[in-house]
Amino acid sequence: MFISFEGLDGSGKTTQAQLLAETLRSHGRDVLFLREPGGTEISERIREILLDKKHLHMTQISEILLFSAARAQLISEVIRPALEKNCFVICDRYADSTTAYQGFGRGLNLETVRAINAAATGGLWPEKTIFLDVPISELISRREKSGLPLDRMESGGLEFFERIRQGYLHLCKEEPRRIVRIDGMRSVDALRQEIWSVLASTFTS
Ligand code: Z5A
Repeated sequence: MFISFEGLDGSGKTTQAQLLAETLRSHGRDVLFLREPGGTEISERIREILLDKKHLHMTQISEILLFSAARAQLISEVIRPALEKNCFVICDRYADSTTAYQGFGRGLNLETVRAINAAATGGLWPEKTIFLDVPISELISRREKSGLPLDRMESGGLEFFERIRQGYLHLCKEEPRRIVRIDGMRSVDALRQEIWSVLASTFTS
């Protein structure tokens, strides 16, 4: 089973993806937890290039091709082999991030994005995707509390992030059976329980 988590930076998706992995392991399941971009030697090196603030001049087409190259490598080396062994694969971001960030955020042609996603994924999509929806104002306040510096992608500005959020909401409407929007403005534990109950029917079907 393949499950992905999506949302804006700081929405709490990594926290929830890790909690789901722990819960599944406590139920005796084999679970592989991955984050994108990354997860293979090549994909991790691409990640460094993508997030490096020295690369502010990176073109939009280079950006989407690099995210997609990292994903293609991860699918071939890690995701497909794990799914063939009946392992649960939980991915912190997948190709919906490309549609939301490079398509809606950067403004790349959505048909081009769709074609690149199709080539990179080879048609492999998660059975369920959890989109954690948090208002931008809350994300800013979480970021300020963390005190961490911004990377290249995080330096995009408020309008960039609002377009990305609208992109995710558009995807939820386009694929309501796969993508589930969860209101992320609740406690970590309340969200963990809601996500478990949303996914429970998928696990038993
Ligand atoms: N990107 C792209 O453009 N195109 C693509 O195709 C792909 C990615 C795959 C990767 O960044 C960047 O690449 C990302 C999108 C882009 N850029 N941006 N901007 P990353 O891997 O470094 O990070 P991230 O995935 O964006 O986010 P993250 O740092 O992993 O954060 P998160 O997963 O969204 O949230 P978190 O780590 O679980 O929590 C963030 C903080 O909030 C933390 O202090 C928590 O303690 C706190 N938190 C968590 N849950 C809650 C609740 N419920 N209430 C209050 N506070 C909470």
